[in-house]
Order: sequence, then structure tokens, then C-alpha cells
Amino acid sequence: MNTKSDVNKLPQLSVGHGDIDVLRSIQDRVLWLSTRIVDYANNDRPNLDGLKVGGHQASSASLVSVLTALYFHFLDSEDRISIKPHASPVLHAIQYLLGNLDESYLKRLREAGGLQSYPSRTKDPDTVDFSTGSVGLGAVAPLFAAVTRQYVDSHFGPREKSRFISVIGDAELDEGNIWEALADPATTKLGNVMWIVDFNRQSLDRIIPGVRIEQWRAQFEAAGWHVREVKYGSKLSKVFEDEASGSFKQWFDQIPNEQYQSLFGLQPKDARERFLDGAPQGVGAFLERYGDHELFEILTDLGGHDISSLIEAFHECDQELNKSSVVFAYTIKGWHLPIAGDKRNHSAQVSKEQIDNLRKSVGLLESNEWSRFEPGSVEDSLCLARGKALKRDGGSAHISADFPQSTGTASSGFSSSQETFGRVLNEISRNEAIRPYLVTTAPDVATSTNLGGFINRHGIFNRDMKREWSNNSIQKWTESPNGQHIELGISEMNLFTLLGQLGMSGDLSGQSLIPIGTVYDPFVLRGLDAFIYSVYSGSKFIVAGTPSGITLAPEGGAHQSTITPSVGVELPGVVLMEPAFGQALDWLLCDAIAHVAGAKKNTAPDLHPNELAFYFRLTTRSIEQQQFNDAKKRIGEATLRSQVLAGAYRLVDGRIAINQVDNDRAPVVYLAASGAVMPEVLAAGKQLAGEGVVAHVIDITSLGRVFGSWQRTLKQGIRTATTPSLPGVLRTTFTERAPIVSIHDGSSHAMAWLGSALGMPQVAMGVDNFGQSGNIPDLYSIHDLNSESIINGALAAMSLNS
Ligand SMILES: Cc1ncc(C[n+]2csc(CCOP(=O)(O)OP(=O)(O)O)c2C)c(N)n1
Ligand SMILES: [Mg+2]
Repeated sequence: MNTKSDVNKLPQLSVGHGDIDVLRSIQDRVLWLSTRIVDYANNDRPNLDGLKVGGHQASSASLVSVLTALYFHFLDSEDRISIKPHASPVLHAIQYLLGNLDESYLKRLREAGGLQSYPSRTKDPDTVDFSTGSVGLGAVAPLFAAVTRQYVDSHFGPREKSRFISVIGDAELDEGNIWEALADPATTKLGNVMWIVDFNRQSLDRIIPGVRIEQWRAQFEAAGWHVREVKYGSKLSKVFEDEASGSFKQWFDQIPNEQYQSLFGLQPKDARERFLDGAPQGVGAFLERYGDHELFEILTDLGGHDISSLIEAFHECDQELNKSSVVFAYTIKGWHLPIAGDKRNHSAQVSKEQIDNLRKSVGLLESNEWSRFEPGSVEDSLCLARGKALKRDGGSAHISADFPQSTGTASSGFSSSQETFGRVLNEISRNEAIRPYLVTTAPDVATSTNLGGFINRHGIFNRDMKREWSNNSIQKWTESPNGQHIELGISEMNLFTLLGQLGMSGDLSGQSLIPIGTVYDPFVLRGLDAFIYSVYSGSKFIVAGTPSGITLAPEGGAHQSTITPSVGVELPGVVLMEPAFGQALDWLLCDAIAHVAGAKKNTAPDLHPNELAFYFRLTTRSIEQQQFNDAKKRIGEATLRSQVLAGAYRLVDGRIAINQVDNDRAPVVYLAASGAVMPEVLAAGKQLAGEGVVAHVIDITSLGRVFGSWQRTLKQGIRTATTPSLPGVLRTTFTERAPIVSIHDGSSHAMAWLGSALGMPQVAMGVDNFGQSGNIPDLYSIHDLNSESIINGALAAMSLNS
């Protein structure tokens, strides 16, 4: 039973946290403000474009009790919390009452520069620990933040305890990424994780069919979680105390969601009849003792709106030191609003008259409807006290080290970029000033992406020492609390979610890290939502997609990536790198590591200021390194390095290559390419030179940076109504006006803008069909990437120019 008098007996309800009546009064105000925030944006703010502004009053009302209990009683300043996207008005209403948000923002929901429709770490004016919006992603983020904290505590000493809390919608449980997250051994036994499911049995379209709780309970328990239900409010609990209530309770637990939800639209008398439809013998007779109105109140009295029951459940979860917990809080979508429980209430809004009634019911007038509580009132005192108690000392431990520009990893003879990646990483981890901050992770592809050397040297992270059962001198994968690789099962979603959280550990766990993940390039797309989520949240990390393209030839079409370069180029905050040569990769990786560590601004000129994630698209194809060394001699190491970092350099100067007296009158063409296909490009260039064509070979080391520079200069021109200048990187590499052939082991589309940037005709060559198994010569021939096709492409480009 959860009456007010019982609350005082709760063990953890300490003095200073306010009693339940005060919390209820705050809860009413939170309901009012969150409803009015949406109402104002839609009905009071001038609407310039005629679009419905939107907002979710019902989804918000569903959580006012849970969030009031959390913010005004349960949370500590060190806790980190993720809040269901559609309850953002509740979050901001609470931040306002706590003194963390200026009143003016309450009128600015869904307005540019105002409150975001869904909680945003990077765009909201008040503190948001986890962005949410794409359901499921923000839900699991705190779980991976807790994994990160465990790692940080283990390597850098324990921080002050944080609980990682997720408040999620019940339909979010339909998203597969939730179950991928729960299933991974890396996320188990985290006693500081608590999820609260807003169990309102409604999604966007419908009442969720049947009764799902048994299934959810079994799934969470199977993953080792503690499951707690907060189902009955105090009125229901009181009724169930009566021994004669057995059949009623049984029916209340069994009644299908659709039937139960339909009660909300009925008059109390009809609700009784509806509830009893299909009920077993005896239920009707038992309920005779209650009048229609009283019965309606009992039937709709759910635990997710009973603050004391919620608090009790949260504290119970706190006792679980070795298990994550999930609380199913039974709630009503649209609680205490006229749209409560209505199956079409997801985006419904209450009328002006209903707003007036709600305002009146919480004792406010139009003149003071936005005010905080009366100064000196008990509610005001609690708001002030909680505002103070939840203040967090910011401050993240930055990494201060001298970051090398190069590891000096030898690049001569033949090597592949994937192999060089492994060697550079290994080399950089010898630097004791940097080594402690490096953390790698992979979804079951660590060995096949060349992380093996790093893992042999630095081990696998496990919070417990693990016994080694088989001695393997080649693969020494010791698992210990000191290990620096977090091995995941095959879930690219988990990879990018974890990378995202590792890359925010400065903010969320007080210690910055340098996270590096590897993944087969085609499967970047399996984790794409989490990749987007992580950069949207402001995380910094490095990811290597390897191997990539059709160059992993015998592996066949299912493993060949074609559209990933576009993803890397187009995703804001992501920098796509695809160096062909080892030395270039070494420079780029060293630079990316320094950048992720927050050690410096970019060293390369013209760079986008908002670079967050560095995406290296690599290959297992071994290629001759000599050509790069020749270019280094010609250009000079320092200049070449800055060009490589800026995204492109001239690998072959066609004018030198043709070695022809009448050089000036020779036709000119650019062969611009990235990565694995470079040997074919060089061969084509050589042949063209032999035929008297000036064929400059441009190695695009970072398509992302070149594109970013171009777009920035264009936008600058557009904004200032001036002729856009050509960005430095294009000016220094494409020094003369000539047609272009782009060649890429990826969709031809990703580089197809180059001609437009340079104002010249372009032939874009790439892989625009699904692949198949084969060897590289066969596949390059099938996809027109062999040197003969490239030469024909060059001729086509030159003819377009004539
Ligand atoms: C990945 C994703 N798919 C679809 C949506 C659109 N959408 C927004 S809310 C919602 C239903 C959410 O239901 P629930 O989580 O139960 O929240 P409630 O509104 O009931 O509190 C859907 C489908 C979304 N935001 N994200
Ligand atoms: Mg729901």
C-alpha cells in the first residue's frame, strides 16, 4: 500500500527531499507547464509558414509523475539521464523550475534557437545528458555510458558514483537495437543502470495489442536484469488488500490493453460494463460495492502516477549492485488531460478552453501562468534545494600530451592501408603519454581488421581478471581490468553506440579518451543510425571501415561496400579519409588522434571547425609505396603532409611525366582517385603520358575534407553575394583548367561533384552495381575500373571539353 503515511516509512526518503504532497503539487505544475509550452508554440506564437508546430502533450503528461519523482527526489548531481524524446517539454519545464532555464524559453519550443522538439545535447539551451529523438537510440545510450564509466573507473581510478538512467517509451522496446544492447556481454552486471519504461500501452498509431509485460519481463530477466513493476496506484492497492478481490485483481492483470484503454473514453457507468465484458465470474459482484465514479477512479489509478510507489521502486533498484534494473511504470498517456488514454492522442492537443480549465485547476491566472512557485512556499524551497543539489561541477580531464605528426612507420615496398593502420596504432601506443587514453573496440572483427597487434600488447578489458584457458602465442588476448580493447559481439549498432559514448566520456565520465573502432566497411551501414546519433550528440572518435569496396574481391557482393563514401562525405561532423599510401595514412591517423584527444585545433588549413568523427575507409589490397615517396621528394615532406591533411595532393605531375618538348600544347586531363584503385590509375596515367597526354594523378586522401572546403567557400560566396573562391586544396592540386576523370572503388556519385567545383567537364567512374566474387583484375574489368577503362574515361572527358 502506498498512502502518504506509508511514504514516511520509506527507508531512503530523507529529510530535505520534501514530502509527497509537495512533490504532487510540483507534479501538477510540471503538467501545467509542459502542456502550456506546447500549447503556446501552436496557438499563441505567430505562425509564419502555416505549418503545424506540433509537440506531444499526451506523451509528456504520461511522464510528469516519473520525472517529478526523479528530479525532485531521487537524482543526484552526478547521475546522468536520458529522457524519452516526446517528453522534452517536461524536461524543460523541470529545468525551469529548478532554475536552470530562463522563462523566455518556455515560449520557444520548436523555434529556431529555442527549445528543441526532442532533447538535444548540442542544441538545447539547458543541460541535456543524452540526445533522444530516433527512438531506441537515446534509450540505450546510458547503458553504454555506464560501460564507458566502468572502463574509466578501472583505468583512471573511481569517479564519484553516477547512476545512468534511461526514461523510455514502451514502444521503444520494439526497436531491435535495444535488444542488441542488452544481449552483449559487455553491458551486463551494471548495477548503476536503471531504465524506467513509460508503460502507457500506446505507441504513435495504436494501443499496443494484448498484454506485453510477461514477454518483456522474460527478455530483460534472460539478459540478467532486475525487473520491477509499478503497476497499481494507492487506490487499486487498497482494493487488492481485500481478500475477496482475488478474481478482480486477476482480471485487472489479464484484461487486454485494447479493452482497458477503451475505458478512458467512456462515462463511468459504461466503463463498468466495458471492464466487466469477458471478466470471470465474481468480478462484477465484487465491484458492486463501488459506485460508478469511484470504480472509474480505481480502475484508472495506475502506479506510474503514484510518486511514493515510484520512489520506492527506484530505491529498490539502487540495491541491485550487480544487475541493471528496469522499472515498468504503468502510466496513462495524456494523464490528467481530457485526451487521457485516447487511442488517437499521440499528437492531439487540448483546446483553449481545456487549457483555461487546467490553468485554473492548478491555481494560476493568465497573468502568472509562467511563474515559478511563490517565493517562500514549500514548493519553491524544494525547487531551490533540488536545483542546488543537482548542480554539477563540470570539468573534464583533458589529455595533455605531445602528439606526434608521424609514427615513422616505414612505408616502402608493398603494403595495404589496413595493415598500415594496425602498425601505426601499435606504434602510437608505444608512446606512454598517449597510450593510457587509447581504447579500441570492434564487433567481432578485431583480428580481421588488424587490431590483433594492439590487443596482444594491451589486452582486452574485463572488469574481472579472466583465466586464460588456452595458450596461444600468436593471439594473446588477456582479459583484465587493465585491458584497452572492448570486444563486442557482432552488432554494428552496439559498435557505434559504444564509440559514441566513449567519445563523450570527458563530459559524462570526467575523463577524455581516444576511442578507435573497426568494422567491415559494408557493415558501417548496419550501424548507421547509431553512427549518426553519436555525431549528432557531439561525440569524437575514430572508426576504420575495412576492408572496403569491391577490392575485397573474392568475398563477393554481400561484403562489398559502394555507398559508404557518400555516407562519410555527407554526414555532418564526419571526415571521410581514404588514403592509398601508408605514409599518408600515418599522418592522417596521427592528426585524427590528436584532434579526438582535444589536444589541438586542426593543423591542416581550411578545415571544417566541427570535425568530430574520423572515418578511415581502408583496404586489404597491398599496393606499391614507391610512387608516394617519389611525390614526397618532388613536393617536399612538410608541404606534402599539409596537402595530405587538407585532402588531396598531386601524386603524379603529368607535365613532368610526359617529358615532351612541346609540353605546353599537349592535352591535359586530371585523374582524381582515392584508395585501393590507385595502381590502375597510375598505370592509366603512365600510358596516357606515353601518348603525349598530360595526365595529372591526384590522390584524394580525404574526400570529406575536400568537399567540406568547397562547400564552405561556396557558402561564404552565397552569404556575402560574392564570387566564391576556390578552396586552397583545390587550387594547389588542380592548377590548370582541364577535364577530370574521377575513379573510386565506391559509387561514382561520391566524387561526381569535382567537375562542378572546378567548373570543368567530368567523367565519374566507380562501382554502381552490386558486386560478385572474383579476383581484382576481373572485378575491376567488370566495373570499368581497369587501366584501359580509365584511359577511355580520360578520352571521354577530354572530348567533353572540346
Ligand atoms: C526510429 C524512430 N521511428 C519512428 C519514430 C516516430 N515515432 C515517434 S514517437 C513514436 C511512438 C512512440 O511510442 P512510445 O515510445 O510508447 O512513446 P509514448 O508517446 O507512448 O510515450 C513513433 C513511432 C521515431 N521518433 N523514431
Ligand atoms: Mg507508449
